Amino acid sequence: MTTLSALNDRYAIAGQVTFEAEPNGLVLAKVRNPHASAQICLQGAQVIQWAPLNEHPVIWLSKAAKFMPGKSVRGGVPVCWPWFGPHASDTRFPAHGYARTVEWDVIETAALADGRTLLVFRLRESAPTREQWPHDTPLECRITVGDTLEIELSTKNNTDSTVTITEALHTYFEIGDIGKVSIAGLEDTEYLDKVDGGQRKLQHGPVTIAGEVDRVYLDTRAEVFIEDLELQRKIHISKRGSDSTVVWNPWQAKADKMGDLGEAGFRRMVCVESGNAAENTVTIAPGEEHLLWVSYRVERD
Ligand code: TA6
Repeated sequence: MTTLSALNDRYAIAGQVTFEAEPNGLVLAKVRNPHASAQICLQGAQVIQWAPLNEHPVIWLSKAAKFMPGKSVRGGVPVCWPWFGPHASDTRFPAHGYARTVEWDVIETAALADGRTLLVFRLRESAPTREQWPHDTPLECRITVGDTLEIELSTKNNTDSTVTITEALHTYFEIGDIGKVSIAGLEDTEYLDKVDGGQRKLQHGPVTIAGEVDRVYLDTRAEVFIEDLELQRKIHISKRGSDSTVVWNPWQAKADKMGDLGEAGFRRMVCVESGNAAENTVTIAPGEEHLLWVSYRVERD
């Protein structure tokens, strides 16, 4: 267990990276550089804040988020791994896997020559994680903070047989108002509609949201754009190593039941998640590595 002072001694970067403890004991990495500011919770290696310099925050964090050990913080970029959605067979295990609810260790920080900041985390395995996932498949997350935000999730298969995972970077984006947003890039793409019994449907035109939306778009490697009329900006979402894109907004009724989305929080967020879900499973051969990478960028009108 690394103490806060040991963490800062080894990985803090003067004027750029410090580590601070939250009241409930969670530790945050606080990043500031000439391009942007960000905060990353060591539990889950979860980005909970990112704003390019002079830009409105791009990653949304619920005003009612609970920073509790063992519970994913509502908002930011939760890492869903080594499964997406409910566990295939054991209801004891958490939805979206355990990666977002356990401690990760810092293994590297660096001030890059171009002014951006790199932070690398490794999931800390334990008896509870091995009970849920008895495979030697180290998980690392590389986060590069600049006027773009890059996140790369690396799964290495150190076993002598293939392993199969599903996963996602479950990103909550901050928007001006859910009624004034459209999502482009998924046109003519098949999706599973989880609000309509998981039925297979085809996307016609851009995605707009006027009620609960929970869709897994399949076999798509497309760049996606959130066009935000209220904030007069476009968020570009690029990805590699991902065949699925999930679009989710709980709308009012489900948001009220969740209890940590905050008053009308559902109107200020939309999840566009890059991953490999449903039938888009990832099979990793012995000794191989699978990378899931995203890059987020803001374009102003
Ligand atoms: O990605 C969409 C989704 O699977 C929704 O069905 C909803 O459950 C959401 O994730 C949030 O899940 P969470 O476990 O974070 O409350």
